[in-house]
Amino acid sequence: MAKRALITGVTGQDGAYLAKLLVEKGYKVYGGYRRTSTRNFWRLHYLDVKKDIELIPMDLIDQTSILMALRKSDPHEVYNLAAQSFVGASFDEAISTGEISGLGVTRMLDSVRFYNPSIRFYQASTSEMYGATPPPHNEDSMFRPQSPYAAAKLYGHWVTGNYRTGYKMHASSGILFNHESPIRGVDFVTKKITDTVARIKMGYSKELNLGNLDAHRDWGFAGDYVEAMWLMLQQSQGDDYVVATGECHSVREFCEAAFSRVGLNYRDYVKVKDEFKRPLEVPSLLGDATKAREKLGWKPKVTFGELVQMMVDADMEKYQNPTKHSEQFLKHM
Ligand code: NAP
Ligand code: G4F
Repeated sequence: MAKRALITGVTGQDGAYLAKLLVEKGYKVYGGYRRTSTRNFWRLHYLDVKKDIELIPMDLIDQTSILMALRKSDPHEVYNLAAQSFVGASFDEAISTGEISGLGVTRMLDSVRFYNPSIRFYQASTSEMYGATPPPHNEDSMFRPQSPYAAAKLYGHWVTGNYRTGYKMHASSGILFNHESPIRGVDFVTKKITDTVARIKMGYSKELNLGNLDAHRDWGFAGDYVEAMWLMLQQSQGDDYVVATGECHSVREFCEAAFSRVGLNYRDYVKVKDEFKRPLEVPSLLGDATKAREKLGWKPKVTFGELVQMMVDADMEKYQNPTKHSEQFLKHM
């Protein structure tokens, strides 16, 4: 009999990649999504996986919807990927971020404990929890969150650990460092850069406005990182794992690589604007994924250079073939 998995946040970047991976592994996949005024399944279509999964409406603010989703899917594994995940927005919407990305985790854990405590549970924790702690970061590094998002995620991270030790649940947290892809949301700096590079190359934009160019991040490919999530739930016990490449680059370096992919010099187009700077910044994140490598046998496959090229090429293709992309969009409405 096929294993069943419930993924919350299936309409997001990681949700789509994880759905694809689990379908390929023979799982029956249920995807939790929240109703929006405009349908939001484009990532599932982009990876050609929507036809293979069953969608269930659920919202992390609504406990009953979580219980109904568990009853409908009766899963062996739950991957809690749903969150308000944009750090910048968490300064403007601190309370809803806490409700969804923090308390939402407890709603999930309590629902699982109530419905069937033997379900294996994955929590999407984040390197943002390290915040002001200087790199490198591993599972023992101190957490010093620098945003309402990071504080909410740290709450969810601790609660996951509490349910693991207190209630003996198979609950794991993946402390994932930044991971990107062609289906990354356009608010995030990598996608903002690659999308604008393509627009500039096509003549649709003249400049790229950014905030702090000196921030450093450990950027990997989302397709590699969802494999680590699955591996965590295949272990005999739940645990915490850092997932990262072990290499970090500045926003400036990302710009340089992205513009040079289309034969342009970033210095001619990038402008620094205060409106894109945050009230608090995380200057540098760099992960040490030794534990994931040794215990899970996980390591990243896509390099920084390959990631930048993949994202720029996908955005160029989108603007060079607008008919194909608008037809796809219309088909998915
Ligand atoms: P994403 O693209 O922003 O996706 C977030 C998902 O959560 C979307 O499907 C979104 O639905 C859903 N969601 C938001 N509020 C919800 C609510 N109240 N109820 C139910 N669903 C809700 O994020 P991602 O990059 O895939 O990241 C996946 C998870 O990993 C997140 O928890 C994020 O915080 C965490 N994480 C990400 C990274 C990274 O670098 N990508 C690193 C560390 C941790 P809509 O489509 O309707 O908005
Ligand atoms: O791409 P970002 O918005 O990602 P950030 O804040 O690192 O958060 C992402 O990674 C976390 C894991 O570490 C996840 F938990 C979280 O959900 C999300 O996926 O910003 C990266 C850096 C920041 O230092 C930011 O200040 O880029 C800097 N930056 C400079 N100019 C900008 C911009 N960020 C954005 N989004 N937009 C800018 O114009």
